[in-house]
Amino acid sequence: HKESFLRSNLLTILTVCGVLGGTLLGCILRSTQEEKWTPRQVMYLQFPGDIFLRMLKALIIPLLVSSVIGAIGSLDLSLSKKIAMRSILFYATTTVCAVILGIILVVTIRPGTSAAADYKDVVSVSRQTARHVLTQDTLLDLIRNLFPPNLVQATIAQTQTKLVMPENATGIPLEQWKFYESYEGTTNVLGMVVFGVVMGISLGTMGEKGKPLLVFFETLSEAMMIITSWVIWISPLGVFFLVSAKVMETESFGELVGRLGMYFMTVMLGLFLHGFGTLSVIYFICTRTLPFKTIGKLSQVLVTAFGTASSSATMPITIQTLDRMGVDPRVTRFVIPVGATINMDGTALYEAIAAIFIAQFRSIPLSFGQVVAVSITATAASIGAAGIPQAGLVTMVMVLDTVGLPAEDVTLILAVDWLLDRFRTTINVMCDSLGARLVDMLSKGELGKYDDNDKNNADPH
Ligand code: DAS
Repeated sequence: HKESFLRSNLLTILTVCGVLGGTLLGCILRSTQEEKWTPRQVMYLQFPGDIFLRMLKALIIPLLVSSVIGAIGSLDLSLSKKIAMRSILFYATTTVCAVILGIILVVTIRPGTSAAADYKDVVSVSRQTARHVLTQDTLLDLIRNLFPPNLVQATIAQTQTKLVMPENATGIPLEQWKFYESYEGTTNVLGMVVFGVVMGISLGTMGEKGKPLLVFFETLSEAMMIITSWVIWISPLGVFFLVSAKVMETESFGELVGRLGMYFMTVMLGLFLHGFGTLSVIYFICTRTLPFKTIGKLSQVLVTAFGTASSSATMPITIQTLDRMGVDPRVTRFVIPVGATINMDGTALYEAIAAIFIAQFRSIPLSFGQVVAVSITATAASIGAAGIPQAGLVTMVMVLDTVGLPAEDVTLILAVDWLLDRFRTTINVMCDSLGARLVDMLSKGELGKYDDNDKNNADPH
């Protein structure tokens, strides 16, 4: 039994070692060097991790489009409508709960006031950099990007997307700050999901004539899953380099423990309570079972989400793991791509806490109406955030606007964002996966047997 446990979890154990080893190496490298490592030096260590992320990113668009089309096309319309309603309802409920939990915590713990006390030297950020990058009107971008300008351009943008690793926001000129270009490049994931759903529906209504194209997309989706099963074995090395490069260039852990300590703990407490409390309660209400066994089977997905800090990059592995767990592929291939793009509980909770933390820090009192406005924009901002590293930081502009805070105030929490990002991404992915499992369990009766070879005979009407 022990032997099989080791074998079946070998990859997860190796990936966890990758994260721990990367952290250790990063700390050693940071401590041996007095002055900061130059971005050039960091890039050398980051390069192998970069390649791993790009492999995962290259999978995203073809896998996402083919999966959504294949899933919607192979379900009869009424059933896919039910599945869509259940998943959207689950996502909306969990995201709203996350925001409410976040606000309750930040208002009771009040981390901002304690930070204001001992945080005299406000980090003088290059105002020009922060303002330009962070003031894109994200809500309009969100709506605009529901419709990708065209598939080819979107695909090219996706595969060319550079890694989101802001070398260091304070003082680095804008053109080197990759948020902007990768945020632009990747928001088309949302547009792709919309395109996939519409295409799937149209193919489904074509009956026999739509079959060949439907089979094409389902085969493409299978092929992408096979490539995923190869790429997944690079995770331990990939996360090792990603984490060590990130730890090595991090300025000071002092910020982590010092003035941002309370803020850090508030976010972590919120993520933990949401992930293992709220989600479990909602899951239990819907399925009468607790999700802890399921969460245990998701360990490889969660550690990859932590290592890559990207829900989108983790998506191929999420889909593959859920397939292995016996979740109906037609449910997974619809719920996960949608969830990885618009369902980000961790991000929603984090943005609500961060915005109110900054208001507290600036000693700006918030009215109840403003707090409600924060919760609404934090929810919208989490939907608008792409599943890329630190996307939540970019969409937080909307939330700051609500309480009249300048966009550059986001830099007050930048020092610890790269680490909080990993934890919130893990919660984002955990919620998506539990959502797929839950919708699968609720739809078991209606789905009927999913059989590989006769999947094309599923009556589309
Ligand atoms: N890193 C994002 C994700 O992939 C979350 C965030 O930035 O808030 O889910």
